[in-house]
Amino acid sequence: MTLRLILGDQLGVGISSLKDTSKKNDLILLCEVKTEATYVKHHKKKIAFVFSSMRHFANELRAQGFNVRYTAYDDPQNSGSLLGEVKRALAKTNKTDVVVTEASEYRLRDEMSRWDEQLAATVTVLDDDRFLCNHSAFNDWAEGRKQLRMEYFYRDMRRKYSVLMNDAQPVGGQWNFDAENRKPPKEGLNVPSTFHTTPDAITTEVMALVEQHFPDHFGNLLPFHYAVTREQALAALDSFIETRLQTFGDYQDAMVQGEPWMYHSHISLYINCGLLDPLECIRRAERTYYDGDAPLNSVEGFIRQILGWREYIRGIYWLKMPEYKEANYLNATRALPDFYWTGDTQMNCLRQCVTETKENAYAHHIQRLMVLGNFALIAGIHPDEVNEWFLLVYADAYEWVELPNVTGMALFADGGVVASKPYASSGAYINKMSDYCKSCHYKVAKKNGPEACPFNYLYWDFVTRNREHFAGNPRMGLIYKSYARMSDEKHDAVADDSRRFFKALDSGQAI
Ligand code: FAD
Ligand code: DLZ
Ligand code: SF4
Repeated sequence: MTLRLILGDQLGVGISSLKDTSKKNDLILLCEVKTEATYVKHHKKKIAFVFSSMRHFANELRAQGFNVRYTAYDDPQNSGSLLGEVKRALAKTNKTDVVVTEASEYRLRDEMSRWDEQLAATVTVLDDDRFLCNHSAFNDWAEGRKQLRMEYFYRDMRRKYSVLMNDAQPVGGQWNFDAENRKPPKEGLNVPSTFHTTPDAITTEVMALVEQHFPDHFGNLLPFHYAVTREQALAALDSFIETRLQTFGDYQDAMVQGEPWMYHSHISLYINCGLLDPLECIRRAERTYYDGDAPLNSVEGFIRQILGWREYIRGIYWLKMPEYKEANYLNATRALPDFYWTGDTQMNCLRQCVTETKENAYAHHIQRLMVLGNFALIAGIHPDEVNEWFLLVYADAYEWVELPNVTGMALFADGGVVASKPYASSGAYINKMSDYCKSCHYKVAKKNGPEACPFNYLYWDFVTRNREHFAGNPRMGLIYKSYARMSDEKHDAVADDSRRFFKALDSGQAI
């Protein structure tokens, strides 16, 4: 006699809310609702991906003999909210209790904690056991530590799940092969194509619905080639393991003009919505190493992202919310420049990353961190504006994973919980790790003046502007020493160029 609500990022038959389901008596509810589709103006492709995956999942459950009630977005009776849809479903049936796996975002979990009072039913919220480190295990790990560094968390997770371990020792004698994973791109890389599906009738119908109901949302709907079923998501994982994993490590940080996918896996959207299970991705990569089909630097690097970073980020989110959302350690106040929406800037790196984000609802980690995030950091853009942008533009974005990556890793707005120093850099880093600078209006080799790469002087302006925050940081000591060695003329040039740049930026001039 149970109503089992499945959210749009809980699309796996192993989800805790489906355990012990009675196919005869229970009703499973999925609903496309305005509140979830518009709490930020999600990228059109993200909405199409979520709705199509929800519809396919509902059909899969029906095919397995479950009773499913599905509310389509354009159903005239659709109340527009999850609570409204649960109420409608209860009113139509004789169900007396509601079971749901805890929402991944604070906003919704908080709302659900009041559902008991608002519904004529008992509401049971279950743990989300798709994650490999539950709330209490993360809190225990964090307890009493001065610094919550991912590396130590990751080592514990390797031991706990016995991943790439020789008894108590890491395979290969090292925990981390990052030093091997920073190769700049070389000429003539033959990057394999990312996984493609052709939209079926369900996806085609959903795309028409998205065009009709969300015309002013960011992003291109076409081309749409993402997986929308578990079977397709498994094929996407296969394709990564077979064609990209070997090279993943070497070029993990590299960026190439016209190559948005590089050697990354492009599976975050599938793991985050439940089509893939994180542990199966980890085990699959580990097996590939033991079979001799991929090198350790690639396999360890990939596993660290999922077993380490992904779980750590989720742990930080729940440990620090709700205060974390308000964090603005560097007191950044600037509005988000318009080119984050249009790509209309002469800074080629930013133009490329925004344009690819608009087209694919995807950018890889270094594009997010060292181009889009780095600019927002050194230009002092308000964390709320940056967070909203990152939350809506990517198909893999949910607040639990987006917020610590943006506020913590990219913006240092949490004062150093996630990062031990700010990920700020001049144009030299982007030039080393990409070929973007070759086709840029600005000159990366020039440090000052109207032709100079803006990252070059904005970086030093950021360093001076935030001296009180970073001067005591041991990892920033050399930077401040370099700054002190610069001439007064150089200091003045940095200040003048930055003033000129910000004046143009803030008044909406083309830059
Ligand atoms: P790969 O490079 O192939 O990595 C494999 C997997 O590891 C990913 O699929 C993902 O599940 C996991 N992973 C890697 N890095 C991280 C990380 N830092 N945090 C959590 N998981 C990680 N990831 C999201 O899933 N959603 C977001 O909204 C998101 N926002 C980000 C914002 C910023 C500013 C930054 C710097 C990073 C963000 N990330 C986010 C993390 C990371 O960039 C993406 O997970 C990754 O780019 C997804 O592409 P991929 O599947 O090809 O990843
Ligand atoms: C992302 C998303 C979108 C666009 N739409 C829906 C929806 O209509 N119904 C739904 O159940 N889930 C949707 N989602 C995913 C939710 O936003 C996600 O489950 C919550 O943010 C988790 O807290
Ligand atoms: Fe970006 Fe500067 Fe390189 Fe242009 S020169 S692509 S702005 S880093």
